[in-house]
Amino acid sequence: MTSVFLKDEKYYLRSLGEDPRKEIADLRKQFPLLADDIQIPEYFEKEQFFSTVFRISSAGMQLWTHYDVMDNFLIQVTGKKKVVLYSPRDAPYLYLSGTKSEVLDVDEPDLKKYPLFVKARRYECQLNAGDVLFIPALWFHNVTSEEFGVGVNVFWKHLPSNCYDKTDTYGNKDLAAASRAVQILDRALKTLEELPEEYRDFYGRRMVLRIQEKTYSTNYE
Ligand SMILES: O=C(O)CCC(=O)C(=O)O
Repeated sequence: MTSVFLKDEKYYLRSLGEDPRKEIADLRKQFPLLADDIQIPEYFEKEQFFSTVFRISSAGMQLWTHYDVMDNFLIQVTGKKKVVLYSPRDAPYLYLSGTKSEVLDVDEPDLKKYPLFVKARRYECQLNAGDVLFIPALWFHNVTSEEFGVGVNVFWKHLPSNCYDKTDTYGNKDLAAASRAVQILDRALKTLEELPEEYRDFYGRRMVLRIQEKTYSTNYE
């Protein structure tokens, strides 16, 4: 058989709903003939189910470091994958842009550009066929396929349904209250711009302290 791919070309399939803006990926709907081949571990209630995403990747394919807002089982069906994980508490060292890290090469990062990255503690594992990795919500993950592989991941809502953004079909939009809080913070920052620099600095620092006092959990170093 002749390959339709060029020598160094990489490919990746991430299944979506019929209308990705409205529908979630669900193997039972989009791939009914394959759905029974996957046994989803009985770990959450049926009502908490969110999506089952089919993923096919070529050797060498690397998916950027990102977080999702739901708990997730990453099930490796065939092939091998390397997964590098970072705790949510290491977010300050990951140079985030939305839900993704700007540091693309996590093995040989550009430390001139991303000096704080060295502080992020790396956890690494390899997934072989038949392995299932639990990726908790907000844990950053970077996935490299070491050979051609097929996988499925299962997202479920571990929080009450109304916490999630209703327009989220991927499982990666920030929680509704988090997005609202960020909008309010942006407005507060705009308001601080009305102050002379010295005052802006003073009130900015006081606000940071207040945020720390009110939001950091006690065991969060
Ligand atoms: O296995 C992959 O290709 C990506 C997995 C992933 O990003 C996820 O499970 O959220």
